[in-house]
Amino acid sequence: MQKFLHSVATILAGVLLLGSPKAIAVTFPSDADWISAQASGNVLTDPSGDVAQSAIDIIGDATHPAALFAADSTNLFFRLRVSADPSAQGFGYGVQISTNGNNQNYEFMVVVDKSSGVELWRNTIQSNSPADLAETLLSSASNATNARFLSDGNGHFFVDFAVSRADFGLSLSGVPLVFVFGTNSNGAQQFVCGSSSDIAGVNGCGTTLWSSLASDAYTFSDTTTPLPAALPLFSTGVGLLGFLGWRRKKKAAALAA
Ligand SMILES: [Ca+2]
Ligand SMILES: [Ca+2]
Repeated sequence: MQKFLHSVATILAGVLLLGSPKAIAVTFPSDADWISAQASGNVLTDPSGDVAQSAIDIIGDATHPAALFAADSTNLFFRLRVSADPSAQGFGYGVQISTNGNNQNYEFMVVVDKSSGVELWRNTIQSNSPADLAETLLSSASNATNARFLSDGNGHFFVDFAVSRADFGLSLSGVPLVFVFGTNSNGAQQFVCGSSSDIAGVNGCGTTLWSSLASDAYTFSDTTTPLPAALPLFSTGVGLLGFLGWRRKKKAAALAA
C-alpha cells in the first residue's frame, strides 16, 4: 500500500512539473502612486493633433500629465496618455531610458504593442536621436501580464506597461534614470520623427536630439520612493561631471539671457 501511494505521489509530482506555470499579471500602481515625468521641473504636456493617427497621439496638460512612471522592488512601470483607443494592432508605445548619466543617448528601450507584447531592448550602437534603433532584444512579456489599455476617465486612454528590473542585467537601485517617452505607428524599437511618432513633452518631435527631449533624472532606491537625482550623484565622479555640465548649461543660459 505504501509503495502504491508512493507511486501515485510520484506520478502526481510529474504531472505538476509538466504543467506549464501560469504567468501572473503584475500589479500596477494605484493612480496616486504614479509619478509625473518632468523636464526642467515642469510636468510633460503634449498637444493633440501633432501626429496623424489619434491612437498614437500623446496628450496631456499640467493636471493630466502626458507620461508617468513608478517602480517597486520588482518592476518599472510606465504610463502614456493618448487621445484615442490604443488597443488596435500594430501601434507602439514606449520609453527610451538613459542609465549611465550621459543624456546624449539612451541605453534601454521598452516598447509595447498589441501583437508582440512588452519588449525590453538594449541600445548598443548609440546616437543622439530618438530614431536610434535599439539592437538587442533582452526580454519580452505578454500584454496579458505586463500591459493594459484603459480609459483615463476623461475621455482619453492610458497605455500602462511594466518591465522586470532584473531583465536589465544591472542594478537600477540608485541609478539616475532619464526618459524619452513616445509612440510609433509600427511597434519598432525607435521613435522616428515625422508623421509616424509622437514624443511626450514637445509638439510632434520638436527636435530630433535625444538630449533636448530628455526628462529630468529620477533615482529609485529598491522601493517605490524616488530620490532627487542630484543627492546620491554628488558623491560620485559621474555626479561631478553632471554638476559641471549643469554649471555649463546654466552659464550658457545666463549668457543667452
Ligand atoms: Ca500629441
Ligand atoms: Ca542603436
